[in-house]
Amino acid sequence: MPERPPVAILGVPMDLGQDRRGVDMGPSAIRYARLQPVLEELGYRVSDLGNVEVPIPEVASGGGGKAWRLRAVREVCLQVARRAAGAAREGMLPVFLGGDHSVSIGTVAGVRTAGRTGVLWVDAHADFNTPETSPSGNIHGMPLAALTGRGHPDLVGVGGEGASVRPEDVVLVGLRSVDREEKDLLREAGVRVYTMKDIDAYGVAAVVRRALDHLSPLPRLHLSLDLDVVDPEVAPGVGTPVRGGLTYREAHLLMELVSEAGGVTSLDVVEVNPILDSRNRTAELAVELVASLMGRQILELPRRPL
Ligand code: B3U
Ligand code: MN
Ligand code: MN
Repeated sequence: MPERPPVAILGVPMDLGQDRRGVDMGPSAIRYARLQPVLEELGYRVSDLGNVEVPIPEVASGGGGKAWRLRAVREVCLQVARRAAGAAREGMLPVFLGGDHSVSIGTVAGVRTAGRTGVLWVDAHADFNTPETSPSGNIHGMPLAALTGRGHPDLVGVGGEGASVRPEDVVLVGLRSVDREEKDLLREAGVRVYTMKDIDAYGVAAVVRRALDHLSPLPRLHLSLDLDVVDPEVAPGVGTPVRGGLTYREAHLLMELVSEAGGVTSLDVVEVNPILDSRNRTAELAVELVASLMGRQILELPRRPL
């Protein structure tokens, strides 16, 4: 097995990208579910870098109906990008704990400064709205569009000049809720999309294999895990639950296959909402999934390929 890179945990307790309270507690809930010791048991050296400072919605500034709290989200994402860039350039494997999914505007903008980055976006939603197409004005529905250069210049500009990632370096997996005009944007952009229908028809294994065949030639792989990709019966503690998601085993298999194919160079774990959860189940699932991604196996024995 190749040497395991040191892991850096960074919390981003931001709930400004949507209207429901609670995702700001995501980093605490995931830490409470033993993320650091679990990674250490797998043989990683882990440093917890603490949290980025985030204003609460009551005092957060900026933005009208088309992109709520725009100025504050941008400020936080700039901080996150700076910390992410530092960790990636030092050769660490950063694990970012959200917060709502708008945090990824910063995480991806930062890590990609260390090299061209493929993005595997695992989510019930496409997060490909712009302020013009968004039905809600919630920035957590916009990060992937912003990262590929679409939408409000203050969000696109978090990564500096130009887009942070090329649309052809993006694969979405698990979609089942996409807004009308968002669909047009997705199509025009030319990103790869595997919906729940593809997973039903071909299976998680085939879908992940396709996605990774496409992304693994790139020097870096960022996995952005929105816990709402998992079925709400299994992961109830998320801000925007949508029925018909991944089963418990499908979610693990996805992670195990990414791990087997060489793993990731950075990771987001977002949208865990402890207020809506039952006894921290969703945060515990998040930690289990990270463990599967980072090399935990059911049997630690050499296996013959099927
Ligand atoms: N597409 C909708 C809903 C949504 C997006 N991301 C989440 N929910 N988590 C929107 O508001 O943009
Ligand atoms: Mn999302
Ligand atoms: Mn989502």
